[in-house]
Amino acid sequence: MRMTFRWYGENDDKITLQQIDQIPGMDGIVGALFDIPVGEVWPVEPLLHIKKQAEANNLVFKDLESINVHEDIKLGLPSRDQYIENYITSLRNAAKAGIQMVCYNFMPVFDWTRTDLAKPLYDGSTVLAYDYHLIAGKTPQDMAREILDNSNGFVLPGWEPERLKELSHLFEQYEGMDEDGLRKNLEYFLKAIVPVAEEVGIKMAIHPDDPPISVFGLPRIVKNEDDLDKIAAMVDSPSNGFTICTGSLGSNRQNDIPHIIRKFGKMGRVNFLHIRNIQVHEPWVFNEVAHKSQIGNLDMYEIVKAAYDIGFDGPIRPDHGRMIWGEEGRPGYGLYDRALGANYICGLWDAINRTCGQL
Ligand code: DNO
Ligand code: MN
Repeated sequence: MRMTFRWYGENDDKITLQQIDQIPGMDGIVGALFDIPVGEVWPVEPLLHIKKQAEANNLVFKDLESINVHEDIKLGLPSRDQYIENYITSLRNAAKAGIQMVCYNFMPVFDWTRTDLAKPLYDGSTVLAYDYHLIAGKTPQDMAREILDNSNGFVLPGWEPERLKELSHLFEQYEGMDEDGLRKNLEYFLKAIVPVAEEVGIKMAIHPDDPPISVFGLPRIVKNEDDLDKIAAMVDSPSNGFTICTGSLGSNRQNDIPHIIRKFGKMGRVNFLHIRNIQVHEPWVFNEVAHKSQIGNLDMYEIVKAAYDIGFDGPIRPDHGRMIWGEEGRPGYGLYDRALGANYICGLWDAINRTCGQL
């Protein structure tokens, strides 16, 4: 496996590449071009620039998260073909810059959703949390306002104040679209892009819906094993694979994550692992916690063991962490707790390798 750390770039991340390099066992960064509007082509040069910066700090840059999918593709509008062409060009350019894995999601309107970006835990750390009671009866605009008041100016992707102005229009466009309709649009997209991804050596990795349930009445199609089966069947290629995000899938306790890793790993479809732990209080009321198994509901040993057993050689990253030790900044994406998480995952991997490996 390749241990990686998400990095928001020299302008937007106060964590430096040197700090990331100082985390034991860290092999690379997961990056993106954050200033290209969704739907436009990602050029090669800025990707090569990140690669150069990473390599100057002993890190590889082979993984992108995310090249976002334009809403017209999810909606299946006639304009989607041009956006798909652009996506294909972005993939070709990414491959030229040495990229091997591209994470994306297919959630309508919003990316991941939380009701609290800084819920205090018993020890004074703060975490991202979701409580469906707080969403019931509210409009996305109400929610966004509440989150903004409580987030040091950071907002979740897709929840930017400028974008919220277009919300009513977007919601109208999705009227009448059910899961099957959205699935057809994903299939259309995958049939167009996966052959190119395969040709240029890129593995696509769709991220699960987070939380894996309909939010504000919008359809969601990446929620559980059954959904993953349907997506895997759309295009039979190792380039049509998954990001197994333990915290996203794990917020539904029916999802057996080690089983999911083993099943889709055997099919060669596990292309990216996001590892984090979560504490579920009741269905759709959860908060994130430190990575260690005993602190949350997920058995990290079983998860890492499953990855080990499928011979996983792709990127793993510690997903969100708590904010601890007085650190401020982007909720979920601080340095300290993600570094602890990475170290914990490396410790599990090393122990498993020592007891089960060929060495
Ligand atoms: C949530 C995070 C997400 C993820 C995007 C992928 O678990 O990992 O921000 O990066 O949804 O497109
Ligand atoms: Mn994730």
